[in-house]
Amino acid sequence: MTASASLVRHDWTREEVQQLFTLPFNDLLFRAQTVHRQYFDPNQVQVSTLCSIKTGACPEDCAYCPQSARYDTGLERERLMAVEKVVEEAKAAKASGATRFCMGAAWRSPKNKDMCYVIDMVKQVKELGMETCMTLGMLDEVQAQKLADAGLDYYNHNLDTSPEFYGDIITTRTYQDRLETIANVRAAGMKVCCGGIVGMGEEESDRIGLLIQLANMAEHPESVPINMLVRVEGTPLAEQTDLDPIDFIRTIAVARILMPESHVRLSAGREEMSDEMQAMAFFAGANSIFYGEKLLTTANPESNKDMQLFARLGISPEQREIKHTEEEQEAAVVAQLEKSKNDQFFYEA
Ligand code: SAM
Ligand code: DTB
Ligand code: SF4
Repeated sequence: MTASASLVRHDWTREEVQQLFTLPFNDLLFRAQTVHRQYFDPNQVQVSTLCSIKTGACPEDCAYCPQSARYDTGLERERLMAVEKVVEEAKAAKASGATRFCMGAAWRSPKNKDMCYVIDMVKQVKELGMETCMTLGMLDEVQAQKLADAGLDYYNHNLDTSPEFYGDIITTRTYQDRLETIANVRAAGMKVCCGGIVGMGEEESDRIGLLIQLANMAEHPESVPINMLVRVEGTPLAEQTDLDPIDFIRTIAVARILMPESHVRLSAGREEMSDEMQAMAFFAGANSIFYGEKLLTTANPESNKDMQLFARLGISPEQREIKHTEEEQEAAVVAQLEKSKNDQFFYEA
């Protein structure tokens, strides 16, 4: 077993994760950054662009969501977007530097009549040379297999919070339903994108509960979005109190330590974050963002603002994943470890 492989565990206890949360902030960040450097180039961030392919009128009751038909958020509902329009959006995202295109639909689950359209979207976006991701709600085994066969790289389905707090936020589908969709995505051979939301009024114990669920999966999700709640008028969570940014950064750092090989995405909520807070999130181990002026229905920072931030921080967008041979992977891990050692020497000197 290599030194780096031994850090990837699936048996985290609540006590261990609690201890990470109570570490002095500097100790926690140092540990997260040290782990981060063993697996990733600390100056590269993966860039995805979101596209809402079907907007609003969702039958579910997720208390945070502007797209639920149950809340009056003033959102204009839109039918499933035409395939050509989706491809146009993907081309624009690629031209502005995104390597992954994430298509989201406000559905409880896709209807069988919609499957041929979304499959077509996957195929055509892939032809542009982009990675594809979809988030369409719950999937059964057959639907997951159809998407995998079409070449879909990632499927996003979040656990959102701990099993204990979940019932305060969503009543129209269960935690178990979510776990089953994630299992279907895995079994079909797709990569899993699964994370949650911070700032919904949950306790620290709920953040711990969410991260333990993710980190103790048999395989860690390849992508772990950590969203900061976007408070949308008309939703039950519109008046939530401000989240302490330090608590948010702690959650990112703990996610990084628990899931060293995963991309941790600094996801929704960046519009309300200062550059300094985002810089700290990157230092804590976040290495992916949504890029482009809109998330699904709410605002995201302007692209040029993000590029300026990347330039100020010396961050470059991560290039598309290329399949390497085992020897190349081994050499890359050794080089990264060497670099970490040299960096540590530099800091200690
Ligand atoms: N309908 C599908 C589903 O729920 O799986 C896909 C789209 S849904 C918008 C995807 C995720 O976006 C949710 O699971 C939630 O984590 C996140 N999300 C939605 N509204 C949000 C908000 N106001 N603030 C932060 N995250 C939000
Ligand atoms: C995820 O975890 N966050 C994204 C993506 N996966 C689909 C969505 C954020 C949505 C924020 C509210 C909105 O724009 O509607
Ligand atoms: Fe519907 Fe997804 Fe929003 Fe829940 S999060 S209301 S399932 S679009």
